[in-house]
Amino acid sequence: MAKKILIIGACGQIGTELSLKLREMHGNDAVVASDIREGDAELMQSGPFEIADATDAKLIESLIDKYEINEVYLMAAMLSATAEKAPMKAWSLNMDSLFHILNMAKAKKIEKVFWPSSIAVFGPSTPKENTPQSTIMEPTTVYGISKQTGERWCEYFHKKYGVDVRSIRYPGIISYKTLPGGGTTDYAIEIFHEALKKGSYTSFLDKDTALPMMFMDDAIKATVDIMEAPAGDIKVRSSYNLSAMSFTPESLAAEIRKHIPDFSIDYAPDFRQEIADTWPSSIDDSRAREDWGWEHNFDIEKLTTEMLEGIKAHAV
Ligand code: AKB
Repeated sequence: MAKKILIIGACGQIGTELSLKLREMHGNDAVVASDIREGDAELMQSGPFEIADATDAKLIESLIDKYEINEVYLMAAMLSATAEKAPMKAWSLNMDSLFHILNMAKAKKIEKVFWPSSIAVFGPSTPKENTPQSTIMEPTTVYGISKQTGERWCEYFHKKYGVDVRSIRYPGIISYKTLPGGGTTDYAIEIFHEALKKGSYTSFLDKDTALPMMFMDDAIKATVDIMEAPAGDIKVRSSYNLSAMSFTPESLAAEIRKHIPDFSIDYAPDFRQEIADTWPSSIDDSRAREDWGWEHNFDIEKLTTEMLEGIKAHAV
């Protein structure tokens, strides 16, 4: 059967590029983008777009019926830093939207679901280096608790009702087309914009805070690959660890200096430091590599070149 895809949260950082990629793969009309607000002009103009609140089950169901949707990518979420400021709102956005989609899949209204998890599922008691797929998970942020809970429910709906739900634990995703909103890893995007604009940057994370990161193209590739893989290859139905590179603000600044020699950085850690301190420094993603052939293409050097060139070209 031909794919009919609904992206919920299509105007966000990942949703925008994911929607465009899926339109390129399956045709513009096969991918319905939806979000609570309008977004990128190319996204709005290249195919169907609907204003939709991810927590409005009736409205989402009406879109699934109207467009005869068989696959949903639920990208709407409140990220770590913003969620700490509005815990209950974050909980209801992150959880209600997931339950609506899982229940629609249980009722066989849709066949396949993608739902992103995050490295935020881990916490201070998790091994920090090369964090295993299965390990202690005691997240201390609202966002992390919602993602960990979501993972448990995904696995439950798969085991109990046969729902084909697939998920990956995104690290910090770095891109230049759409700005991120309210994450702890956002410094790794701001730094490039400020380096080009001002030649300097004040980081809200300390210089030696190592976090797992990934260039957007790799994140999109992983998302497409896990959704294209035969169902039998997806053996983890909570969420897969996923990794490409890890770096600190200091090592990223050193990489930027190879392109902008005068670039300077200083550090003014804020409340996001406390969140970052509870997350892994690096991730063991061998299960994703073994089960569905995950491979990344971008390291810190390639990422830095792409970001600086991309921002310059995009600003013109
Ligand atoms: C955040 O910083 O909240 C996100 C994430 C790691 O999920 N980028």
